[in-house]
Order: sequence, then structure tokens, then C-alpha cells
Amino acid sequence: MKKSGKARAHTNIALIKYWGKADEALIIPMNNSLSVTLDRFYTETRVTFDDTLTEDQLILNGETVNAKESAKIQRYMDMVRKEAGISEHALIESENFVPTAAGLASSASAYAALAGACNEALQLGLSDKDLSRLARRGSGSASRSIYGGFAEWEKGHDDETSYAHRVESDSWENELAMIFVVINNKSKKVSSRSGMSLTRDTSRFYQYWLDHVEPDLKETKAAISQKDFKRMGEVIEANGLRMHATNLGAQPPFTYLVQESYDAMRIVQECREAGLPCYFTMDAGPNVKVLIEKKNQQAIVDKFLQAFDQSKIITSDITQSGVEIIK
Ligand code: 2P0
Repeated sequence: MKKSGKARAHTNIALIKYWGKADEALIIPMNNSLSVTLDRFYTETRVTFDDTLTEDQLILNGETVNAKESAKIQRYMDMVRKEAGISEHALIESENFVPTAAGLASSASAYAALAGACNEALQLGLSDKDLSRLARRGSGSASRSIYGGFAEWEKGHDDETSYAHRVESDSWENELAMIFVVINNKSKKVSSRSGMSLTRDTSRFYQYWLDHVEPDLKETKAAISQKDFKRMGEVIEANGLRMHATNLGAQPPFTYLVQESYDAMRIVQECREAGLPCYFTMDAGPNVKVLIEKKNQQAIVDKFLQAFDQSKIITSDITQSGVEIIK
């Protein structure tokens, strides 16, 4: 017998970052985080549980996937089977909708879509909270992609208490957008998983980072409730930089940022000096994401186009859509 379900989930970008785990196996974070969910980048995944299959199969963008990624997915599916009390293996067909070669595919949308598809296929009837917990077991940031708009992942202290929820914003996000400055990374990649683990374990600046997260979150949520763009931007920019500073204090030290990342940060600064408020944030790679007000989108994009090729500048709205079941 076959049981099938399909879901779409959008990727999210953290404004207050998740960086470090308290529990590696359950993916319980050291600190709360807060994100916006993007309209432009998403994953659609169909999962079909089939009692004639002898192992899980993953097809990503039409191609059978390599052993390493598929081992991670198989562990995830083992966990889903255990939670759901079933034994059937599954065919997982997943498509990432991201601009070609932009390197913006994300585990957040991937695991949020997979959790949503499993919930549908197995008719688990999970609430958003429980779906967020299920997505979290695949990738921490996926817990936040269950929701549109602003979402906060409460770190909690165990599997039951660690999940995300939407942050009420009176639809302010409809007035905001994000510009992606796509920057190629020529250096050896440090995965976010190993980067955050090394930092948590060895960085001299890690406690300093942790001490600032709660005040940053409080300030960000106050700014959201007042729709105060400058107030939110100043906090989120500092929070992102502080996350990157922890990496410089790790042993051995490392950084995700390259010269072009700093070039993009300088343009953000110049935009502000020209009366165009905007604020940057960077994740586990050199790309720079710039939070903007839509009313200034064209003027800010034009500033970036003076220094970067058009193919490197991608804009996205913020979506109201959380994980959705599709037919
Ligand atoms: C975030 N990042 O809050 C942070 C900021 C990157 C920098 O979440 O190990 O793929 O699967 O839980 O969620 C990227 O890490 O890590 C990430 P795992 P994940 O968005």
C-alpha cells in the first residue's frame, strides 16, 4: 500500500541567529532565534511511503542523491517511522526553487517541507507546534520555516519544549523585503553544523555572544511591535556581526566572510548615509542579505548594481505563507 503527501515550505533568514547546540542529537539550540520567511526560495517535496520498498530513496531536482545526504535523510526517516509507529520505507521527491547557481538552497525549507509531507502522507494531524518540532529534528533552522512572516524558535530544554512560533507583526513584513548579494566562496567550506559546534566548544567569545542574545531579541520584538525599521535594523546587524565574531575566537579561528562580503557591507553603510535605511546579515557563507523597506527597493538595488553584476543581486519579498500542503 502507498501513502503519499506533498508539501511546500519557504526558506527563512535569521535576524537573530541560531549558533550552537545544547543537544546535538535532538537539535536543541543554545539560544532562541528569530527569522523572516522568504517568498522567492522554497522547496516542494512529495513523500510516498510504500511497503514494497526495501530502503528510502531520495530524488532531488530529478536526480538520485549522493550517499552522505541520503544517509542524513535516512536517519531522519528512521526517526519519523519511530515517532509514527510505522515500518514502511519512502520515496522522497524534492525540488528546490532557487535561482540557478545562487547557492541559496537551504536545509530549512528542505526539512520543513519533508516534515509537512510526512504529516500529510501519514495523516498525523500535527499542530504547527508539533510540526515545528518534527522539522527541527532534521535541521534547527527548519523549525522556523513552518511559519510565514516573523518566527521565533524558543530554545526550550528538550524535544517537547523546543519549537518555533509566529511573531505577531500586524503584517509589517509586507512592507519589507530582502536583497541577496550572491558572492562566490573560493575557500574551503565549513558547514554550519561543524562551524557552530567548533565555536560553541572553543570560542573565547561564545559566552559574550550568548549574553547578548536575550537583550537583542527583546529589542527586536519591541521594534517589530512598533514597526520601527531603524531600531530593528541596528540590533539585527549587530547580532549577525557578533555571531561572526564568535568564529574568529574559535580554535582554530575561521571566518565565512570574504572581501566581497565587506564590499557589500560598505554599500549598505553608504546607502544609509544617502538616506536609504537598510541593514545586513550573513549566515554560514559569504553571501550578504540586506533587509530593506520595499519603498526603497529600486534605489538600493541600483546602488548595488554599481558594484555587482546583475546576476548576483536577487530580491525577495517576505511571505505570509508557512508550510502548505499541495496536491
Ligand atoms: C540560523 N544558521 O539561525 C543560523 C545562522 C546559519 C547561521 O541555522 O545543524 O542548517 O541542521 O541545525 O539549521 C544553519 O544551520 O543547522 C543556521 P543544523 P542549520 O539560520
